[in-house]
Amino acid sequence: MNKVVCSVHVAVLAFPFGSHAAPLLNVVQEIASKNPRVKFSFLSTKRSNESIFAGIIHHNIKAYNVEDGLPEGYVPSGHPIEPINLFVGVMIQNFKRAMDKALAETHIKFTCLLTDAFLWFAAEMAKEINAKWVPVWTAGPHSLLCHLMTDFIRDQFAADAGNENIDFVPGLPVVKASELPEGIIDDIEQPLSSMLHKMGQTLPKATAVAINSFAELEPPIVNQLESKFRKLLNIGPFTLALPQPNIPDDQGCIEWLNKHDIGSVVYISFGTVIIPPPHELVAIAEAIDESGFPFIWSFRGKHDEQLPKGLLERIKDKGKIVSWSPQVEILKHEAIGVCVTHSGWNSIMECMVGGVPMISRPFFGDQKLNTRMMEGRWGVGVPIQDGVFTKEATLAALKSTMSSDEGMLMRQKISEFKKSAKRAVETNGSFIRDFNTLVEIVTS
Ligand code: U2F
Ligand code: KMP
Repeated sequence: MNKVVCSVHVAVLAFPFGSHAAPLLNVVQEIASKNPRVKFSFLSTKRSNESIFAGIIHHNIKAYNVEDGLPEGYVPSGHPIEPINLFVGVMIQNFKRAMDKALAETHIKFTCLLTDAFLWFAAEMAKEINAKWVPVWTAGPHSLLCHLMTDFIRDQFAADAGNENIDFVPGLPVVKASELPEGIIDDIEQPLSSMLHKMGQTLPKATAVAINSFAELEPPIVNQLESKFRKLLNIGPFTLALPQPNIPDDQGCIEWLNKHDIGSVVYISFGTVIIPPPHELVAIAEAIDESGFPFIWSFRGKHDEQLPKGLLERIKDKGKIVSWSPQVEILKHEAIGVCVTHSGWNSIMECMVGGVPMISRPFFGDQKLNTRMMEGRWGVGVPIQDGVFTKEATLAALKSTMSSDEGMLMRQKISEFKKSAKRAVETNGSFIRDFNTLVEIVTS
């Protein structure tokens, strides 16, 4: 048998928090499986690699561990930003060390750095070794535009003191200053904010910038991004376009959904980072109890400790509480009527692919901006009134999405997005066109 000789070596640098590394690995797997002669060294923390590589074997993708920057004996305080700050403080030298290891093992120089877009320093690294830099932005196009325009937004906002409306960013609908990701108009010195600020300044240097979105979603923003980047690649929605890891359905969610009427079930999930505070979890459970809607709740944490016993017993008969769900499949199921979400970008794309309207309770980062777009621009969801779950606000949101004309209209609108997402992955669609370009850039 001929030995496969690799001369193209791609370093993949992941951001090891939230839902960043897993979708990046999906992108890499798709490229790697079709390009067996190209070698991929995938760099993330041990913890992240262990969770995303479980059971995955690809002869041309090898995982390398990057140190996480946590001090010896570190005890998490529970705040998600803390490990991020510690990682960000030392990430440049730690990624370099892991890259040196990959180089020493393979003896093949890196031809391309395919990275999470957060990792702005890869621009300089790529320049030094004459490699390409292809960052992947795992969130939406509107938040990306805000990070690119941070300096302009700060200046305008300061000049127009007292005006809470951000109504001067070309391509972006009017949004409130308080809806922007942290670090755009407020403290820019925090590690994550400073990283995103540097990212905004550096991305225009990239060979191409890939994003988990589709061209038809928001043309005015796509136009703006195209004018700022050397190349913009719309390679989403990931979950429609790329093979997904198989999430076991241990608790039979899909079979259970099969027994329910179309649009009758509420799905609740807040992604991989956040757990809503205890009083909000109780408010959701009370609203579920009173409304009587069947539900599936992907519950991070211990539901038997966080929900009052009697309430838990009552709602358990009407639904399923699971620690991790096959969310992508659930959202594609016709029994789902609404998704209660924190508005993480992956969840929004998955709701669009499934045609499921949303009730949003945003927490941090891009989530408030995503909520504004979802409600005001796309008309496919409602924010929870006053920003926190109370029993009354949750009942009102369930009523408007599940059993009113307003909800019907949201369903119609989101089914149009579902159609355009599907078009993106058909011949001549934005995914097919742009993913081919991505493969060409990364593997040549
Ligand atoms: C960060 O996002 P999160 O991880 O908090 O949330 P999502 O972007 O919505 O991604 C959650 C993913 O986890 C999957 C789900 C999504 O693909 O299908 N999942 C699942 O399979 N089963 C479950 O029970 C629960 C979830 C950040 F917080 C956001 O603000 C950003 O928008 C996002 C992208 O950068 O990253
Ligand atoms: C923890 C996280 C994330 C975070 C903040 C945390 C994360 C993430 C973002 C984000 C910030 C600005 C954006 C888009 C996303 O913030 O994963 O425009 O993506 O405390 O894990």
